[in-house]
Amino acid sequence: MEKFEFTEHAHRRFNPLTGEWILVSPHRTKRPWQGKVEKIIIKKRPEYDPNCYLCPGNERAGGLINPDYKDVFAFQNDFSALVPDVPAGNFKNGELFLAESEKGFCKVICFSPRHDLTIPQMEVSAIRKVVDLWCREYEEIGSLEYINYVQIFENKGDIMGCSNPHPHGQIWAQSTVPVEPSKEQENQKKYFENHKRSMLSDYLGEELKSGERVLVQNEHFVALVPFWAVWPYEAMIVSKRHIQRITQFTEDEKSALADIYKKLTIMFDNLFEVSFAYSAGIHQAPTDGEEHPEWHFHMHFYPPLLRSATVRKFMVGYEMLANPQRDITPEQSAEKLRSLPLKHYLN
Ligand code: H2U
Ligand code: ZN
Repeated sequence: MEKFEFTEHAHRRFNPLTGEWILVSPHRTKRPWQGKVEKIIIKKRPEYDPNCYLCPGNERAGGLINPDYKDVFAFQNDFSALVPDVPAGNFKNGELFLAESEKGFCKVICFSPRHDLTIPQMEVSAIRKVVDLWCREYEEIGSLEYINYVQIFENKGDIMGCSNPHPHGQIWAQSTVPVEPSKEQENQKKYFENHKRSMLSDYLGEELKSGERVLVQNEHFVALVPFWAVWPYEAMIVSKRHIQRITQFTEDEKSALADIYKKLTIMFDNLFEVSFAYSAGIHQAPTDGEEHPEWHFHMHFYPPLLRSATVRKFMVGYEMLANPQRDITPEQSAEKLRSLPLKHYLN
């Protein structure tokens, strides 16, 4: 029997943040591909679109008018999935039928007044204003008595269900800690109790030693393809310092976060020379008044594109019924991304 190799043989990998496993099948990359590979025709967007509900001075659904904002702008989502004025209540019928009311708050954040830009095309100083806005919102929304968790995220590209190409993100905040951060919290807590160090400090130490999955780093952050990546070009930005929440970063660290966010998304755009779609979001400590020393600030990027500007990965079949699976290894993805220039292909 030959020796087990990551690049040749089917294997399972463990995600210590979620406690879940994924299947890697590198031998399958040799199978023939008969799907189409199309190059996308890029329509150049105007700097201002009179029909965009996020552009300055335009009307939104419900009739409110956006101010003539010059950098970033946050507003309460006109179709909030979570609202503050929900009566307390729960429903319980034996063990099998449980429900409870949930209070919350949703906001939309415009990253720039320019309709035609995206994060990788913005100046680092302009992205820094997005980081500052995230800090203010985390602080302000998190201090509300009924809010215990603030999820900051960005949904980019129509294949991710994003309704508008104007650069923007969202914040959904609520009373309970939702499922994904709650899994990560539990596992980080166990690790921290056992080792007195954060899980991601130890993980990052090992990743920096090997360098195999590291994409780019600056003084304060590392962007890498996690060992347990599920999406073909999944990535994670991790702070070098073990801190719990965005508001603890120094001025330098906030600028470094803006810098690495730009660098990673440039790599993404350069991969298939297309505005690379993804769902990205920050995982950090809940705002429940506890200290949460186990938490280590990080940002996940889940991009669906697999082979070209149009061929995406679907999480269906085995993945819906068993567990996620990938063909190319995270190391191969990292190598591909890392080899791309840090200059945007359109500039
Ligand atoms: P996407 O990031 O998935 O495109 O969502 C945009 C959000 O903008 C969506 O949550 C909100 C939608 O509810 N929205 C407004 O708040 N006002 C509008 O006028 C249109 C869309
Ligand atoms: Zn996370």
